[in-house]
Amino acid sequence: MGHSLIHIWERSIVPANLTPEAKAKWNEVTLTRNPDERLRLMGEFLSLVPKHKGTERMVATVKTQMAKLRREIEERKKAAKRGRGPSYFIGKAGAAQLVVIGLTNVGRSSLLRAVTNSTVMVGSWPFATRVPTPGMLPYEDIQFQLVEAPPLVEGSSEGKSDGFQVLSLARNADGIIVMVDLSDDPVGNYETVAKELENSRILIVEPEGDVEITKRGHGRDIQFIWDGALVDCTTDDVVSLLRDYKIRSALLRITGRVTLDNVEDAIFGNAVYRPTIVVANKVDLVHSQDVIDALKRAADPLEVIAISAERTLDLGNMIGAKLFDLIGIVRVYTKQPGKPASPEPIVAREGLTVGGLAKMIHSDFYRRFRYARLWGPSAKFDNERVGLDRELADGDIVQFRA
Ligand SMILES: Nc1nc2c(ncn2[C@@H]2O[C@H](COP(=O)(O)OP(=O)(O)O)[C@@H](O)[C@H]2O)c(=O)[nH]1
Ligand SMILES: [Mg+2]
Repeated sequence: MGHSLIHIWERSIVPANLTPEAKAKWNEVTLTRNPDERLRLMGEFLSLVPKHKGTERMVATVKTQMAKLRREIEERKKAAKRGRGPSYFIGKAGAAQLVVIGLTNVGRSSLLRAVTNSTVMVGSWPFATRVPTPGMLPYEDIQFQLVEAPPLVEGSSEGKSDGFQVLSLARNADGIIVMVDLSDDPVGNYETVAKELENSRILIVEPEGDVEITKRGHGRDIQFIWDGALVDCTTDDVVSLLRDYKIRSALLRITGRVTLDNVEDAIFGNAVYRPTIVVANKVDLVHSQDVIDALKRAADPLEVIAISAERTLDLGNMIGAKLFDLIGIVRVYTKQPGKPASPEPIVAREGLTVGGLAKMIHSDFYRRFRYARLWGPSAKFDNERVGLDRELADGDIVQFRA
């Protein structure tokens, strides 16, 4: 189950033939998170766009976005009047959204302060951060969005201490940073967080198998299609589990190595896998490698990185590089004939093809596609002629020919 979803950067809706002023304005739009400010900048951007056939669709897209934004602003105002307090939902920005979760005082705010533009308060008191707080981490020519989640506690998965909202942040994110305090029972820290995630069916280790259940209205039997095997149960166990859920007639496709938990997840359809890394903080307070090794064993197969949010030098680049690999980011640069490649990448996930890229840019690009020219890591030679199916790699340069 690779990372098949392509994350579209908002930049990609803007065609290349705009004036530098218009492009600069759009850049301002993409960098602004404040909805009111964003709306104003979008209006200014539209006034800089020449009105003709080639810009029609983009103008319509921007207008739709503006209408959505107005609605959002209205709704937020209404919600504030009703006194419902701030929303837990954080809109996505940048190449990927990563939620930073952990028990209180592990150093989530300190991490955001160290590596993002966020100025969130570092509190030496418990439960300092009550609402999720986002910040952008710049890395090379992209940005990651980190969201500090309010503290997790034992029982969050049962709703304790706003637990449902906290865990839904992790469910909605593209990836998870589990943060633990190396100076305060890191293995216990980790296990508490891992258990709350597991109870919420947020999987932090990629499942080795897949189960597909097709229920049938008639018949009285469970049939299997085998493309793999059950690893911790028998077919009888599966049949009786299904019966517990009143499923008497169904077709099950078993792919890869499948556990009884996987079958139950398939019945409910609510389990999600989120790529996860463990950040072990306050290494400056720890003087024994054994502590780190014990954590690595507990968190295996997840990667554990030991840092000090307050002391580690060049922390942003270190974390950025790890997140880049964790999420499987691919940056592709487009190029028009006779011109240098665009300095701004289109950001996607591993598995992106030339066809996928064309669709991200514009449905017209895809429909009128004849072939593309390719430079970079995945080109067999410079200026290689390629079709829609060619898989792209980070750093590739693509020129479309319609
Ligand atoms: N020694 C040390 N203390 C840290 C480090 N990072 C955070 N702290 C301290 O840990 C406490 C909690 O930090 P904070 O970032 O507010 O944790 P949060 O509750 O997870 O957001 C504060 O007193 C910080 O100064 C670190 O790398 N080393
Ligand atoms: Mg905090």
